[in-house]
Amino acid sequence: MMMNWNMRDSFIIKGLYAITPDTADLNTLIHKTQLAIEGGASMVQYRSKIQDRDVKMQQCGAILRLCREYAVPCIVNDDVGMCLNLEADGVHLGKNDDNIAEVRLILGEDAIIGSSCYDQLSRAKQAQKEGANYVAFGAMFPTLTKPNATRATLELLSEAKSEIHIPIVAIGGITVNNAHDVIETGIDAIAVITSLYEAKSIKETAETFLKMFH
Ligand code: TZP
Ligand code: MG
Repeated sequence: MMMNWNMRDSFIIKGLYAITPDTADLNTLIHKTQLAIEGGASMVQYRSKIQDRDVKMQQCGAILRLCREYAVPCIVNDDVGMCLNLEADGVHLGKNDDNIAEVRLILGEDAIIGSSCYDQLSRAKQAQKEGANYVAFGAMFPTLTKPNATRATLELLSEAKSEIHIPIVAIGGITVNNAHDVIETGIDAIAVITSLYEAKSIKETAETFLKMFH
């Protein structure tokens, strides 16, 4: 059953938002995600660009079960059908995905809907108007995960913070060495793939990120 996160005081997008890397190795993916959660990640996104839908469903279902054990919301990148099918907690939508208002009608009021806004404040304002639960800006730094990603600036984050009232997430190339300036802009959360999942100690890395929010 979809959890009622938006109605709960306990759901705040704050701190570290873990996004899964592409992998065929489900056991390792689950283990690493568990360490990220134990280190304090407060939300997980299942993101995979692999093509086999059955594999994706199986992986996402397993990540969702893990997240349920820890009472951490789990949302699906791009795929509204997969979210519905698995009863995940919501979706993250980009510019090539379905429209926020339509997805809200499909998933209901309790679903978490995130919107990629790249380097565009106007897109974030529109997403907020359409009922997104959070907006994401980036890439903040160069990243091999999405080599041609648009770049967003720290100034944009500061500006967004004063003009947008839903939570703001920064993404793209964020590491423990560069997160400080991003977090200082006052944004609510950082979304991280590589520097979290490839860390020598995932749990400690998550904890280090979180300390920077205090
Ligand atoms: N959107 C903008 S940058 C990015 C996405 C999905 C990749 C983030 O991954 P990493 O490995 O944390 O740079
Ligand atoms: Mg997308």
